[in-house]
Amino acid sequence: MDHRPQLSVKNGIADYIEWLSQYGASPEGGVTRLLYTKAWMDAQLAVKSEMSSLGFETSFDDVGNVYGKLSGSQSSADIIMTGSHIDTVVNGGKYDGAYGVLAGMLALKQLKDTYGTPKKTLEVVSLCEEEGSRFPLTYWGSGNVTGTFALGDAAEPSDGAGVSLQAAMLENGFGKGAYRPARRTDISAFIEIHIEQGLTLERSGADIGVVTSIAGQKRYLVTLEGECNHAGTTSMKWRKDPLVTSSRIIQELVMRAGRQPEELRLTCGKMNVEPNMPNVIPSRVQFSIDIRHQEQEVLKEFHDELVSVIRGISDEKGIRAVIDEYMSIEPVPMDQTLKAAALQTAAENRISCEEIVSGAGHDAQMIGRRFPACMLFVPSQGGISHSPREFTSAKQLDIGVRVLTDLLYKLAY
Ligand code: HGY
Ligand code: MN
Ligand code: MN
Repeated sequence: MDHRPQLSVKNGIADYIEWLSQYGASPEGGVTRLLYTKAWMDAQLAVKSEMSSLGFETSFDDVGNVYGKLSGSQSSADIIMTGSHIDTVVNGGKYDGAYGVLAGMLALKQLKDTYGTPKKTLEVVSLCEEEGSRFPLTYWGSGNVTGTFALGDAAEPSDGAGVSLQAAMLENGFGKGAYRPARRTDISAFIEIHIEQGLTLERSGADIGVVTSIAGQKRYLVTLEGECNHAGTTSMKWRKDPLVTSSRIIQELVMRAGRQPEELRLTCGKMNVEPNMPNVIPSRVQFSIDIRHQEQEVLKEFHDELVSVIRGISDEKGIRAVIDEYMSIEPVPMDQTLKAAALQTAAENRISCEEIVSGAGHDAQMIGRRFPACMLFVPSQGGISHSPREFTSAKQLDIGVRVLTDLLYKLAY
């Protein structure tokens, strides 16, 4: 008996979104699909089977990216690729990543049905991981496609339960040569469509955003070791309290981020306190720091400031601090020629469109470091994302599919 959720008949992008959101559905109406978990595998298998039913040649690569291919009549050395990521944050929205995969599938289906075989091969990819939700590593899918990562990089990163990325990958049948290597050298254009996850398009009323560049980001895990002690008998002046120290550090960093040109964005979204008891001064606190900015110089300088603030306040409090910068990607500009083609395609369709900078990271950022990349945005209601309240209307989703389809037609036919 197939235990997968019963699928509704899919006749449009909004239906497709509902269909895929059943995989990893959370009680709050969100979606949780973490890399190499059952919900993730079920979703990849469902996407692969749906791609086959649309008439594409389908395949896994050796890290679990899923491809749907429409072979072209000319050489297959320069592939026109579209797609996005299938993984999500915990209890995230049903559009982040999924929209780009499903819109790509619909676009290729429409092109195949209307124009038949393309000149250049068209591929839609469901990339295995982008968010960095389960393991302290992001862009595992696109990072393997571009050679930024190799299978050996999976050995170290482990999830909260101590399972390594490598063990989880092997457990799902990947990483052992059963599928072709993930590394690609034949991509001549990568087009990713995605929800904006911000307020710009909703505020301006434009239906489509064409991304000029994607913000750089750095992620850290900071560990503060203090002295565990009794809440009632330990005088305030003798304490080595890592939780109070971390709050001092976070406040100082947020204040300094606000002083940067063009607002550097700083988020501490994750915190673990040990032993996490109300009447015990904590022994150890771990917290994340995520910083974003459009200019690499600002990120580099703030990195130095961040390290000196953490060291200075920790030393003052007699706390040992370990700073692990586990992710860093520079701001990446999108390809100018593809950007111009995207703007023209929207204009030809009389669709309101504007150029926009992306504050969020995307697979197009990782792929754009090696191959020409282009990003299209559709509006997010209230600018909300990474939340069950993430929403984009069926009409706006459809407009995005139309522009993507026309752009892919120009590139491949
Ligand atoms: O965090 C980001 O910018 C993206 O959603 N992974
Ligand atoms: Mn995301
Ligand atoms: Mn995303």
